[in-house]
Amino acid sequence: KLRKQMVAGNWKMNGSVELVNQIANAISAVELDKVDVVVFPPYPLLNNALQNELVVGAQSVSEHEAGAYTGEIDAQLLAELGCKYTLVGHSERRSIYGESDEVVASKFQRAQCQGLIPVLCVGESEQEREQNLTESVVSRQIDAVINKLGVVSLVKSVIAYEPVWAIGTGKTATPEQAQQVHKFIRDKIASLDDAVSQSLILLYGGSVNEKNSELLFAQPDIDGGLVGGASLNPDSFVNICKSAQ
Ligand code: G2H
Repeated sequence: KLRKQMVAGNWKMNGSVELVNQIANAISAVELDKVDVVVFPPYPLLNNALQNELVVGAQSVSEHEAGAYTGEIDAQLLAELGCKYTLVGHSERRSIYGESDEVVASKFQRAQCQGLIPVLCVGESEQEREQNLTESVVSRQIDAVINKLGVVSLVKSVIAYEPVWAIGTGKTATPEQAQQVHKFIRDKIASLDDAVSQSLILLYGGSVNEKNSELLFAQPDIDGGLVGGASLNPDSFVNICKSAQ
């Protein structure tokens, strides 16, 4: 494949100190020159994960600079700790916590300003898919970043396509359905800047598991996965990582 593959584990509000140790041990079986493996544990476990030499990202980040924002997490502090990535705009942040496209674009900007690589999550709901709105929803979510920061801002970023109807539901997009949207995203960005588009890592997320990952990752425009539930099981996660090699 043209681009180095990436597999990321989004633990959401799960995990423990013990799970960090188990995942760190299990990952030693993966050839890391072939796939970038990243874990996104809850904030209190970031330091444990870093001490275990995992490549680490946060699940969200504040759009603000340090200040009076109780309960929020500053990108500068994440970078200082040694985090490399942060998710922005995960569908649970959008739907449960009301994050708008504009807020997500501000988080993207703040993360990049501090040297973090934002993983911009996009995807349509079941109703939007049924109404044939998949491409317009995904476009709108990506345009919020491009219009604010320019297409070149995507160079140091990752985009994760996660159809909301496939998240935690056990319903995975078929490899063909996922490839179709990934290709749409890559073509859309190529129309603005071909070099940016060709180097951009595009992950698929939504009920990825060790049974379906190989076919998904074999698609030409899918460069790996953002894995939720299955990333909490060390054996499953390692098998998913290996299937991206
Ligand atoms: C989508 C995904 C990880 P899951 O949210 O971001 O979770 O694999 O459990 O569907």
